Amino acid sequence: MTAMAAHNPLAARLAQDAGFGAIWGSGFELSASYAVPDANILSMGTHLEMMRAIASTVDIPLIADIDTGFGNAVNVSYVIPQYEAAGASAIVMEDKTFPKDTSLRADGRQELVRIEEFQGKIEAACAARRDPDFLIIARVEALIAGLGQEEALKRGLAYEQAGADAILIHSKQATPDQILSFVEAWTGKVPLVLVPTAYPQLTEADIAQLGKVGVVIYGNHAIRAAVGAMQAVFAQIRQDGGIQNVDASLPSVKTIIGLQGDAHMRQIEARFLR
Ligand code: SPV
Ligand code: MG
Repeated sequence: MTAMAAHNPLAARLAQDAGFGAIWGSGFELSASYAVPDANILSMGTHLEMMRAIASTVDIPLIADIDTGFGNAVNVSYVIPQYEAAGASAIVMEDKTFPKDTSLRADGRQELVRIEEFQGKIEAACAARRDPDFLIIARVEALIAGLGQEEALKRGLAYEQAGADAILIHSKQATPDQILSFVEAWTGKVPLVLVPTAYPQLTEADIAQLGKVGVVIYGNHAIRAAVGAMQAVFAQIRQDGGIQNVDASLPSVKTIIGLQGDAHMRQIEARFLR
């Protein structure tokens, strides 16, 4: 399954329309959309409400990025039911200290919690879910923190033992080698989750051949596409002194009204407005 990042319900709707199997409720994207760093600057409430809005807009599953779980195992116990109630189908929780720093930042602050502590957080997450099909995905940041493959494998297996339904293994190496050797060495029974932002040359077909990967997350392509498109259009309007040249190249207002759910409102109008 492939999951596309979304920072708002409209992006999620576009991802669903494009055929992605799930939505990634990305902390990086939401932080970027508020123009703040992805470093626990936004509150959990801000993220949670966006997850609720996304889940109520699309039919495909939502994988919520809860960063480090907003605290320790006690916090996690209270966080999980809220994400479940908001309509998420899964969460990803990473083994960094709170407050986290974003993984792909050059020279970022990447400090991990002890394995036993994170096992406790995973156990707390599993115990707190109401629906047994709600997935708890544990994210290993050992490669991001520069601790090497042995530590990454040790953590992945320990997190599986604690009850994680899948292991997200993240890497910021610009080639797939590091991830490929991790996947090859992985002896766990639960599936792996990859986020190939840093090594985009690894295609879905390549990943399918590895056989151990259940989900591929495209972590930030919605916000990057939006930023690129806005920068180009804004620059063109300033250059032209008006909107005369960009207008025809943009999605029409009618298209946007359609994406707002106009057909549904017309049904309501026809049925109930008298
Ligand atoms: C996110 O999209 O918020 C992620 C993936 O956690 S990454 O930004 O690559 O860490
Ligand atoms: Mg994140």
